[in-house]
Amino acid sequence: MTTPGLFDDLEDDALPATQALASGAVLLRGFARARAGALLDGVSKVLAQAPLRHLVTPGGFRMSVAMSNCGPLGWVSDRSGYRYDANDPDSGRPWPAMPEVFAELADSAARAGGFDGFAPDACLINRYEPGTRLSLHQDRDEGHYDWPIVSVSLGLPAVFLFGGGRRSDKAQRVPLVHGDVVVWGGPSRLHYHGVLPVKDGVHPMTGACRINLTFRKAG
Ligand code: MD3
Ligand code: FE
Repeated sequence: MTTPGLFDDLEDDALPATQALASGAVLLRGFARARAGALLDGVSKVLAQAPLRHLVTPGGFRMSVAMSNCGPLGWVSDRSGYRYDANDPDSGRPWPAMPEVFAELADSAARAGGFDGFAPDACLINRYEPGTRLSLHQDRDEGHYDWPIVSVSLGLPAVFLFGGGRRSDKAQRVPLVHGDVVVWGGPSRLHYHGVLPVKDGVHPMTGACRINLTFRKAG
């Protein structure tokens, strides 16, 4: 038998449940796992009303990530720029309501990350099929940065790139798996970030894709 220690509750090869990635950025491993089924049911209901689509960047490139939104505001991109809009430009209707399980998870994760009272008004749904990537960028369209962004990873794993305040800052690689939640607040809120191409695979709950939810206070 080995000496009892601080990490007796973990398997030998286990990673810590909570890990600070940077000032204000906290990875909550498996935080959403128990609610993954309910979250994915919510995703299906939202997507039935506001189907996934490949947005076009202001520069004219089709994004490889497929996106939709729920909540009072949704993030959209077209030739005229990036913005938050109350309506789905494809249907002209308001974005679907944010499922209650989404709002509860975002609030409880933000609290666990040190932010009490998070009431997001936008949830961006990103779908990555194998080969899909998201190049290094900042999230700056929300207009104010006092609240964190809470991200939830479901389905296939991905390697997340987490850089610094400048595009040229060296990025750390953070593997994210099904059920992981990250709270990005404080100084990390404006850091550059991206996602490496998702590897081939099949997940029992999502099939051949990764779904990422990002909760934001945009209005
Ligand atoms: C770090 N999505 O939708 S979530 C995005 O996995 C986006 O789909 C990625 O970047 C995805 O804009 C990453 C993690 C994330 C989201 C926002 C951040 C990390 C962040 C904002 C600041 C710093
Ligand atoms: Fe982002």
